Amino acid sequence: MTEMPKKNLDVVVAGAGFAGLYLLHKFREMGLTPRAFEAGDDVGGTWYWNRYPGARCDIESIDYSFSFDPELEQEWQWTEKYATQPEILSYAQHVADRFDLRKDITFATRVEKAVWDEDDALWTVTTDQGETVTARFFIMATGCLSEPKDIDIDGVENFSGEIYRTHSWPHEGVNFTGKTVGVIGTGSSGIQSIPLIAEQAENTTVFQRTANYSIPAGNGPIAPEKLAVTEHYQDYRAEARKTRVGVPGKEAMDFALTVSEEERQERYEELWAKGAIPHLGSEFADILLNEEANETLAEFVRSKVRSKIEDPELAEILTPTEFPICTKRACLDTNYYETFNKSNVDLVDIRKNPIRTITESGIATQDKEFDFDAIVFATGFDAMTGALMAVDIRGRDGQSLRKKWEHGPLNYLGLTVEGFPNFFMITGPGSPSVMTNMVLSIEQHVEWIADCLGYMADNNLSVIEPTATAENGWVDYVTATADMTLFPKAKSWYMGANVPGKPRVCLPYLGGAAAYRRACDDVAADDYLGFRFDGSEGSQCN
Ligand code: NA7
Repeated sequence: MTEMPKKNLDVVVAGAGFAGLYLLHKFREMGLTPRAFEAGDDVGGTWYWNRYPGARCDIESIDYSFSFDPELEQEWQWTEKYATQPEILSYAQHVADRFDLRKDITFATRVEKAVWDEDDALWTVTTDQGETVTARFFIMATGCLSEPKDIDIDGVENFSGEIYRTHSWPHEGVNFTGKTVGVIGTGSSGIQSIPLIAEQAENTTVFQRTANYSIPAGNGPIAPEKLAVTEHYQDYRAEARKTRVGVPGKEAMDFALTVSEEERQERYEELWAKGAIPHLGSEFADILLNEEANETLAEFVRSKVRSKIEDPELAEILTPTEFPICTKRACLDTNYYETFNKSNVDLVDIRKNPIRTITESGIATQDKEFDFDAIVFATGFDAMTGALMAVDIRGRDGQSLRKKWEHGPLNYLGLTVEGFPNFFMITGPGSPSVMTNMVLSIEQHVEWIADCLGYMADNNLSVIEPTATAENGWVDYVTATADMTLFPKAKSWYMGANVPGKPRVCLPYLGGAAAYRRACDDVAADDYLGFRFDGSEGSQCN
């Protein structure tokens, strides 16, 4: 394809999910010229791609929405406690229409390469459609759970039946009626989709490697008291910003191990009935820090799981024991465990009986062969760094981000990288985003970056880059924070442990949304402490 003429933009944004949309809106308000490239045919990001049956958000819909425009906030009506994928996608489309954002988005186009040009202080960004543009700033808004994990099971190419992957489900949907279906993976995507697949299919066989902790969502119409918060939405949002998880609620000051057994059980029963995961790990201050404390909640959930499953042998396989509760993301379900009581649903414990290979007709484990019409892979993502490293990003002196991150994602504030001037990430590694209400974190990141660009304009500065000292300090702080918790004990995607060969480092910052916001605000208030600037006024290093 012939190269199109270069165009000068202020900002190139990769991705038009929630982050990309808000970036476009914000930059336009500032009088900048932004442009986004989006791989999908429409906006929505995660909610555009993940169309598997049962796909829902695990943050309540009242919380999972933008707060930046009070009119938008009031005009949009959510219908259920936990919104479905189609409803969230409609919301993203509504935001795009309302602010006329589509005109700055090129769809069905992936950013392939971005190269920093030192002499011109510009990024040159190339797409898979052969287009090249230049911009002062380059922002990756490609999401933290968007790059699928490669299928690491032999023989997939031999299967003659239908193959589906939860993260890129066919837009027209899939009808499993009369079919035998194998599902691999029991993370959130598996746990949400299995009950609905099993409702349709003639027979469903689930291949479980690690049993997960899941609590019932208790979904339905939004409770009146929750709906009432929209009457004082802005105060409610302000409250959310002060919390660890970005959702208003109690921040525990007492310890699971110091209250009475009776009180503990009562509080766990309330948590269970609430059907919400943001505060699961913070009901007591020691749940994520102390194994014995964690075990009290884990055992409570295990007893609930056992009570739902009729066959004691099945119950034992489905009962999670391998990692402290909440150190892998807990799941929310609707009839997940109950599904295994159906006579046409089977469970294979692949920890005991591992998958050998995918065959022409199905799946072969160590001691049995299964025939399927369809296999569903719900095997997860190369989380937090996968989408960033999928693009060939070259900073100062041609340095590649992939090379720089060979042993882990070095970054400052989860927003910037030393050696990569005028480059920002939204919800990148080193930020708390995946531990929080994602929309709240996205808003905070976008607003911080917009303020930073405003500061640069006000001070005639054209280039920003973090110092190596600041970067090392932040990475050490993120690691030290993780080491105080039980998270390193789980083979989770938080720890990079789900992808063979990926460096084992804690990817998110675990100190919470409020502490993170304070750190970012302090850096800005201190004239962007830890950053080096260049501009017409000369160089400055803070
Ligand atoms: P997850 O949570 O990473 O779950 C992936 C599941 O797939 C998990 O049960 C894995 O078992 C399983 N898996 C992965 N690879 C294999 C192989 N090779 N063989 C067998 N089983 C495998 O991804 P999800 O998409 O469900 O959810 C991601 C996030 O999206 C979720 O946390 C929410 O935040 C929303 P394992 O546990 O590794 O033994």
